[in-house]
Amino acid sequence: MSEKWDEDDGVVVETRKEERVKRPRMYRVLLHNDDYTTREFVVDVLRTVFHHSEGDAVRIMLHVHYNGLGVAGVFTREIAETKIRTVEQMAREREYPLRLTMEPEDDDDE
Ligand code: TYC
Repeated sequence: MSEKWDEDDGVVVETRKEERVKRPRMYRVLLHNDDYTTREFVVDVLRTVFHHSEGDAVRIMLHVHYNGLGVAGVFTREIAETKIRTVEQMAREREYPLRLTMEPEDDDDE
């Protein structure tokens, strides 16, 4: 490596505060109720894919069962997408119509 290169490595340092402390946008993964997916399967998914305890998994499943919708977890976009795909695959294998969606946690202007 030449001396010239050592003196100026071409790296531009970003010093603006907003850039340095910026966190990734987080997304809620929403679980939707249906009449065919078993309660047991939903609890299993909440435990194995979303890493909830048995008690929390049962509470979330029942919340979705009675309210139609509930939050399975909050993740970065790619993790949320991967979890949804994993659960869709598990549900498809058992021919369950279980549906999951995701939505940004914060408004666009935050
Ligand atoms: N409603 C389903 C049943 O009674 C259970 C269920 C709960 C299904 C949550 C989907 O996201 C769901 N078997």
